[in-house]
Amino acid sequence: MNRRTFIKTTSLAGVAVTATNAAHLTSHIAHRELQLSPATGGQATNKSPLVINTWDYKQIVTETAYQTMSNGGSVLDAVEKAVMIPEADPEITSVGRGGFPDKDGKVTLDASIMDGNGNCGSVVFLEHILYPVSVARLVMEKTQHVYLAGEGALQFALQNGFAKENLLTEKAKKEYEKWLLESNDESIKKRKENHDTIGLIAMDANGNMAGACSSSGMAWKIRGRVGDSPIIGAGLYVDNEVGAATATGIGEAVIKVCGSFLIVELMRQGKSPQDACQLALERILHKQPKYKVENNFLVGFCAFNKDGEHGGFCYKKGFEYSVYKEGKFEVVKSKYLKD
Ligand code: SD4
Repeated sequence: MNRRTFIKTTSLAGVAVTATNAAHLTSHIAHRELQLSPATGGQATNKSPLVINTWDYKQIVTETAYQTMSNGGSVLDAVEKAVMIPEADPEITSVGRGGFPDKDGKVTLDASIMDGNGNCGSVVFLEHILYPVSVARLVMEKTQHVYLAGEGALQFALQNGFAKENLLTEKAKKEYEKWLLESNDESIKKRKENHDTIGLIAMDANGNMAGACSSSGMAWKIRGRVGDSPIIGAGLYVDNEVGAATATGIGEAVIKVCGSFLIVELMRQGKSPQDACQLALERILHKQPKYKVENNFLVGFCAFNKDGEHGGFCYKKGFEYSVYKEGKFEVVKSKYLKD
């Protein structure tokens, strides 16, 4: 991929970012440009690229990933650029800028990225950085490590050209102040529902897969809490030989069963993506029946296999996932256990 193609595909993602972000994005892109790789490898299948992501985000998110691959970008570029859109969107209260803060009023972010050959990178408990998914990718590509946390992750981001920013919007601050007034011992349990983590997985026409996941985690969480989104195998898992899976909802429940890894392994054993997602959810409930009586319990999974079949499953009605395939965008209502 040459510079021109990259800038062209990047400008699609840029539609959703503000002017201030754009300046940062430009410097970030200049930095990233050095590391871009064209789509290569995999088995030549001549299939249409496939993208699926948790929830009904704006079509541009799913489409950006699809178009990036259609324009010759790698599947890693595709998932990164798509996830940067909700990270920059101040209206989304569960990812990046605009995310609800922890119980001390600080926005702390988790993100991961993985390709289908087992390469992965992740940042946890990261503050002040607009594009955690891009920092995760740099961890993967520039270091021998998988996870960077907190202060060290921030330092790494700053050393690599990211700018420090205030990610707490007025809207999130107001909600936080409201919560402070209402809070009591049960406050964490009674927190606002915000389960809109973006988990996005994609496969290019040659069968190369990648995924990325980004979240500000649970609203009003205990400071230092890390969810499933950055945990490889929990919020995200990708294997070119089988397929990919990602998760949203109560991260602790997903972590306890290595949810996304479990789904990929179930698909390896021949289960369809749909059945694998359902079995993973049932595993959570089997091991931790307490979740069945918790009012706000919610976990949703979505996955695809290497044949391009996709599926999702959620504990409760209401979860949906977005699909971009053969040039078409679709929002699929997930099957569920409970109304
Ligand atoms: C977490 N899975 O940190 C995330 C929560 C979520 O939108 O889905 N937030 O547990």
